[in-house]
Amino acid sequence: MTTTNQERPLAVLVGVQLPGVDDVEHAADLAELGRLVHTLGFDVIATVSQRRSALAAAAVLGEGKLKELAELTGGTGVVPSGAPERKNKARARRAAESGEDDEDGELDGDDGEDEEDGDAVSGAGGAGQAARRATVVAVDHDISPSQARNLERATGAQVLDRAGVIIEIFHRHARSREAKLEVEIARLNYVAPRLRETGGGGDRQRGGIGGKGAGESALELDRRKIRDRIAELKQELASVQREQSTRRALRQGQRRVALVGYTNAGKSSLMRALTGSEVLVADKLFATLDTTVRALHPEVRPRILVSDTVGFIKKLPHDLVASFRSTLDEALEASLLLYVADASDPTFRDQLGVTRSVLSEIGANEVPSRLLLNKVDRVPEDERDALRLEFPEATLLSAKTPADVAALRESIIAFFEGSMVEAELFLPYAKQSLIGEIYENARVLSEEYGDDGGRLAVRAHPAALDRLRSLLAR
Ligand SMILES: Nc1nc2c(ncn2[C@@H]2O[C@H](COP(=O)(O)OP(=O)(O)OP(=O)(O)O)[C@@H](O)[C@H]2O)c(=O)[nH]1
Ligand SMILES: [Mg+2]
Repeated sequence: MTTTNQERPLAVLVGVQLPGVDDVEHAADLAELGRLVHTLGFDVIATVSQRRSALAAAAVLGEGKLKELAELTGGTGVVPSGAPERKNKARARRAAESGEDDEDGELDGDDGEDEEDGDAVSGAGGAGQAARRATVVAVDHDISPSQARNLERATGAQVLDRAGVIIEIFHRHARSREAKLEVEIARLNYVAPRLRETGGGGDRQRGGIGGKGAGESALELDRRKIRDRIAELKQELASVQREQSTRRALRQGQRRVALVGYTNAGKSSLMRALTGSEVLVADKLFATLDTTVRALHPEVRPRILVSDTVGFIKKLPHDLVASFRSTLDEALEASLLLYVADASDPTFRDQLGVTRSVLSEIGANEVPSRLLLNKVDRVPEDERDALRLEFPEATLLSAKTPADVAALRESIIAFFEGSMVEAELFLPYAKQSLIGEIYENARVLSEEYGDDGGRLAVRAHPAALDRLRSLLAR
């Protein structure tokens, strides 16, 4: 699906292949960054990659590569020396010097590797785009504010690192009040330390350009404003979350299953197929940022709720993990987690590893789970056999194959059936209004009415029974 048109701005990807990262992983990381950048609305015209023992301290790439990069963006290709940042000159100079040292020390290595990587600048745009310059440089690492600033000065383009790209996508895709607040907090946390060197604070410091002291305090002022704003947003978030937990309490004891997994694995597609709902499905990374909850369809009694959740990605900025915790918490209240993986993606094992580690970080490794290897319609038959051997406990399926979805639905029902117990509930006539609640949360096997009320034989989940009993006892 190429939506290339002349309007879309162009971007170049930058990646350093560090020791211990093999070619396949490096290429996959860059391809993923490319999809992220594409999701942000850019067309990627080239990738500049280099093997190094570490990121160059000054501007990520070595001198030669920096020049290659600058040709694609129309910059000078050199980090202007002797013109350190507005403030803290000594520090900036130290950073630049150590950067030069670093590069001197590696120059030989770079030369050799540049040759080896002779084709590492790969154009993807074709002749038609040769004349257009990239306006964004996306770096596949977390870089320091001063590295970003130096890269900006050498390329003349806007520079984003991986965390910045992901935060920007989250920012655009957030829909619910809760997601918007969470993303805004993460974004401000990301921006605050970058105010000094990226010039992000430049506009705000118009008044402070005169004396250094004034500039410094203007910066401090900006930072304090950001801190205050974060505190305000956190308060607002807490109140939104209180409302949500009330709503959640109402769902307590209900039978719930959550779809979790790497971004683009097909969670929303399965959600749609299982619930007949119209949740957003898109070939975009992080299409879904809000947890949606819908009932399994056709309905079963008591009903089973399915939650769709935000996807994971490698090197997810830590702030976003923290901020999406509550969004995920909702899913974690599920009795069953369905791990969805895109089996047609050669890197899905890594993706599964990321999913597992994020979920265990937030304490979800205790919840019973099933592994779903999705998109097998794109996997050749012999590879499917290999997958069955490698993941004997997994279900191979395609969200696009109705029979697969029906089988998944049956296995979900069977899972909950196994955890239901039979019990008797006494419903006094004075509490008749609770009958709807009982039918909603339990399967009523028989009803027998006497003088004082009804005796209902039911089958339900133990947590649902507890809840019904406490309602009846009130
Ligand atoms: N061929 C094929 N494509 C699928 C299948 N399941 C999902 N897709 C496609 O994969 C892309 C991503 O699907 P989504 O359901 O949006 O993925 P997601 O896991 O919700 O992604 P995020 O919300 O970004 O985390 C869409 O283009 C879907 O049409 C499948 O079983 N087979
Ligand atoms: Mg989705």
